[in-house]
Amino acid sequence: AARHDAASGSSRSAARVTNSPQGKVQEFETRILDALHHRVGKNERAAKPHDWYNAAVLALRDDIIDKWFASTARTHEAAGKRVYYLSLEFLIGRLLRDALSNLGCNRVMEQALERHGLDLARLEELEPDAALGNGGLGRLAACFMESLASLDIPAFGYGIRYINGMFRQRIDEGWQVELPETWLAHGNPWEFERRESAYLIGFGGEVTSDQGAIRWAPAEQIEATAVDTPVVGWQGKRVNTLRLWTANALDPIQLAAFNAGDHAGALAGQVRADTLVRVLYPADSTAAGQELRLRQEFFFSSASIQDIVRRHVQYHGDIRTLPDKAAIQLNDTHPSVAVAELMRLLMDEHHLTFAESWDITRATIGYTNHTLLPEALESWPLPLFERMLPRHMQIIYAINANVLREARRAGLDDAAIAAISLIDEHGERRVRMANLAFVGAHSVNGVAALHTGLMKETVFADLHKLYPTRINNKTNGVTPRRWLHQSNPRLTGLVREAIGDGFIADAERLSDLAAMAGDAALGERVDEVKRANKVDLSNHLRELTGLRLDPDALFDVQIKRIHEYKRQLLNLIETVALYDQIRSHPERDWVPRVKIFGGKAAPTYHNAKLIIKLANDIARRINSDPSVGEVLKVVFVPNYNVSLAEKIIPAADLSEQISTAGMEASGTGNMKFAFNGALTIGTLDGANIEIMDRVGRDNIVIFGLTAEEVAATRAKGYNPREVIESSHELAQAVKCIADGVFSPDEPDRYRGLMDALMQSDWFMVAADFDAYAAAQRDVDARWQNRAGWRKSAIMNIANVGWFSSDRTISEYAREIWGVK
Ligand code: T68
Repeated sequence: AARHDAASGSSRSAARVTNSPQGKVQEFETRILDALHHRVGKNERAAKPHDWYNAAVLALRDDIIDKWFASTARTHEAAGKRVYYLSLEFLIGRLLRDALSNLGCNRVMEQALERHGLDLARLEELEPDAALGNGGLGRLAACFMESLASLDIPAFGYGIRYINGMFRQRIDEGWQVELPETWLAHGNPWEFERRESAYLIGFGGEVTSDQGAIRWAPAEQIEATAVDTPVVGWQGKRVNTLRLWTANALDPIQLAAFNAGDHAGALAGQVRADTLVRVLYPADSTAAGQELRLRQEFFFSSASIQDIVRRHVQYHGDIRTLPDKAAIQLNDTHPSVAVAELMRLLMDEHHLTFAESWDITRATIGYTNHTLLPEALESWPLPLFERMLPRHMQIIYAINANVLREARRAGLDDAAIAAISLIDEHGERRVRMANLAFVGAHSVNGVAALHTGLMKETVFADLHKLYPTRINNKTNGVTPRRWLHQSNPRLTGLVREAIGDGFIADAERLSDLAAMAGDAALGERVDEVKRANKVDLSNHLRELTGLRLDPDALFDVQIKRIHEYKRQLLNLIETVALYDQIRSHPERDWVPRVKIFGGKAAPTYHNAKLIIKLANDIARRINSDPSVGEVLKVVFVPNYNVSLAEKIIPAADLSEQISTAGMEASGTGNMKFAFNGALTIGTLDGANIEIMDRVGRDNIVIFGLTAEEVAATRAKGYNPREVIESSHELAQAVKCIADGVFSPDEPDRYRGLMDALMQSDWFMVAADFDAYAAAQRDVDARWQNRAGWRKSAIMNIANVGWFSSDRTISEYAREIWGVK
């Protein structure tokens, strides 16, 4: 039967659905050609690879759209509760392989394309990496979206459709250079603009009150329009929506001005709207602080809340039942203003009282915290906030009065009350977004057990006293579909042979492997898989960097944002120390290592950029030194992103998770590596602790100060100079770097960086150095025991199923959202 294609109006009558494998291939081929001809507008002769990529996506998309409609219809029928995940970042990466694999169409697509001499893997590489996020927080949102769909939970993700996502990193003579990433340059076949779902977003202006009726008359209004991307769950069970907002001026061109010759002025409104959605702020660990950032936050929060409220009223009539039908989760404080926006709609538009509105708001909203770093906690200067959002400022004052009264009644002292207040009164008055999110939510969660404990003891200590049951833990997870099944087909095949394929939908079934961990034959096959992945990665890195790598060496990987707390510097200094040792003792039986680094630095983060330069300087020197030969190589992989992670992680032997204890809220890369059979070398920080608890102390390499010891060491007065001088290896390495051994063209390049290490060393690099170096030699010893290493690798794979985001989402669903 002909099916109508809602997206383009073309019909698929040409494609008869048959169930034989060859029939399916035939059907796909027909659909691809149909899409190529009628939607891309090319014939086979004229088509470029990019046209074929588009045609393949469009052909597959038809299936997805049908399932999308069916999912929406089911949700309406059930009239159940929906989840709304508000996040300023969704680091989704490429979608073609994800969709193909979750729909089980990989093989069919491959064969259909083969008939035209095309290689699916090549076409997949043409898809731009959708990098609408900085790092862990944005990638977590993407994993959550996939798990929500796979678990058949009706959900919307809400965010911003940035025209330029995360910048592209180029390495010029070792230095990071930022270039705009134009991911939409060739169009985006995955998205659908919904002109009918548009909302007015106001800024500035005045609030007036007329016999109790409050009226906000914004000085400026911008239209938010929805752009939807389908999110396909495992086996196509459900297709949910990622709804990203784009901005338009109400009056895109002011004709009178244009005709009068003021061409720029006539377009100024549209420019102002475009500016809102132009770029993702590229800082992953500091609050941005610019007015534009607050505008972005309000723009997307307001559009999302208006959309949620409209949908609720349309389907359920009474706004007072919102908490029964909607669970809104705030991904960090970036959407905190949603608390005030929901209150505004309930009071000013739906005419509920403050008390009713406050109950509804808190029952609906949950808040997830991702960091304790003080510089990342958002707060806005009160005058700015008041000027941009005068009505919201009034509401925040009203909320604050309410909360502080409660605090008084509970007997909290002045210091506690000052800490709880939504307004920071120290110096310039500021609105505290974390406090707003905390009081406006019924649930406040951390992302790993240690982090949640520290939330209670530090930043939220006083709020926790007032609301002692609100803070809870939801340890992060990652989707096993993208991070094992799709990115590591070799290992997936092997595991499937060993225990069947139930682990793809239920990662905890990986535990069936534990009983076979000692099986020598299995160990050898795991090793062969790893080696094949390393060969692939070596080839790829050779294309990228020109460097030849030995796939029999130990691949030691640290890929993540560059930040002092993540301590790439610890790894680099140890690399220098190892280099020294190898040259001093060439006769020893050194384990050949490839040290792989990758990551972006925030453009204004001076030390992070210097660390990238140092990695490149060290790499250049070591890689060209014949005296270390194949024993040590160092690579800095440019432009680290999701797609590169998918290639690197399956090829890693060792996963570096070496943050200063207490500083990495959770980490999620740590989980991805373990799923792929890498051993972790790490501190007792974030989710590393929980990984250790599950894989066992023998199958992970732990070193360094605990979070408590870090705090105690700082408290009693830490003297890094003493520590450095007492460690010969460390002192040598620091001196080499400081004296310009790796920067002969500018001998003082790293003098300041090394002086800071000597003088303050906030991140405790020196304090942990000896323990780290010893742990690395322990890694060498373990590596030399091949059977032992393989067994540990299997024990990692077998025991990390719990870190599936399916488990995390099930906990959110049950304990926070109240959805099935
Ligand atoms: C990360 N946070 C945590 N922040 O650092 C990481 N910040 O430990 C955790 O695993 C992950 O969140 C998921 O919970 C971030 O990635 C940001 O990207 C960010 C962005 C803007 C402003 C502040």
